[in-house]
Amino acid sequence: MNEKLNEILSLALEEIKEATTMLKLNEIRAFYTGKKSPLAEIMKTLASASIEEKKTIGAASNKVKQEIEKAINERRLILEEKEINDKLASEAIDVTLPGYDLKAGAMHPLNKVIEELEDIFIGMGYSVAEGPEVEIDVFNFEMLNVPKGHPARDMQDSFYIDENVLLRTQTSPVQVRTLLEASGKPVKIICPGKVYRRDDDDATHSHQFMQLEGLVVDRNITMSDLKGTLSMLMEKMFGKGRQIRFKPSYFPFTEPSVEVDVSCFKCGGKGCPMCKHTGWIEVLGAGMVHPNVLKGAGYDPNIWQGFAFGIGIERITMLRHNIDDIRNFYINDARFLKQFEGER
Ligand code: 2NL
Repeated sequence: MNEKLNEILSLALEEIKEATTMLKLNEIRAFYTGKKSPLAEIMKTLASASIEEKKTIGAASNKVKQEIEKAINERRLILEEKEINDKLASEAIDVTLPGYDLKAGAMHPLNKVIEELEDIFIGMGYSVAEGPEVEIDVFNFEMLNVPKGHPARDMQDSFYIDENVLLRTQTSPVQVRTLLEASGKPVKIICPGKVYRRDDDDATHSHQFMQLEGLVVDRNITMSDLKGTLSMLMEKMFGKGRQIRFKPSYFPFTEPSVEVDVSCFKCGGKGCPMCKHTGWIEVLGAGMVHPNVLKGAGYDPNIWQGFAFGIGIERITMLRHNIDDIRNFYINDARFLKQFEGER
């Protein structure tokens, strides 16, 4: 019997010595000290043994069990330390490594021009108003004196969500909303933002572009207020001494309506390729707010007048930076965008 016990002990010690993980060690513990272990089997056979045998074999097998447990505990300490050291080694962080160099990026040229325009107009006492890009027909067309069936709707063919909801074709609906909210009080706002028109994209057209519209409604507003405001704007945008001129035009929401030219900032008006040898560059559209628009928003046109204008941001930015294709703004070519890094 002693021989059997020694054999169990030496097998157990061998296996314990070779265990390299806590998992394995726990398996060994279960096998050699559990209810179905070889030692437990031996203890069971003692039931039919003599008292003398019970004493000696019982004591010997207890001693073997203790030695196995002692060896397991010693091995456990070694393995636990090894596990901690392995973990420390694999999770080590070298705090002396240099960090990643994060590039700062740059503001998009269109947003830069919008911010520049906002600064100029805020300096003249305007507020900046914004509104939804998904708009209802009433605000985008109807209240701007463009009823259903009006030919101007063709020129601004749009993206309809349903019969009465569309992507706004201009930022004017924001101005209509502002007038309705102001309910009969003076208004002096600019509205920058994205607008959409169903258009074929080419070098100068895009189905989505940026606009900045302005609106002033008060008593005693005349066309000379419009001219003074736009003169100031053009000097700030294109340099001191710039002249402007008005040409008759048509917009459904203004009467009279004008196209506005600025004297060429390249040649000063003498004529050059930039201004196609005319000395003038067309930059925006404007006019006196149509009485129907005022009436519709609750302003009596006999008491209130207003002027309004619309600036195409892409056009101004293209003139400014001599950009020849509008698509450059939208294709996310880093080589194009990089040229505007750090400007302003
Ligand atoms: C252009 C012309 C224009 C307006 C926009 C406007 C808005 C209200 C009332 C009257 Cl609420 N007018 N906006 C007026 C004239 C011209 O835009 O060529 N934009 C790129």
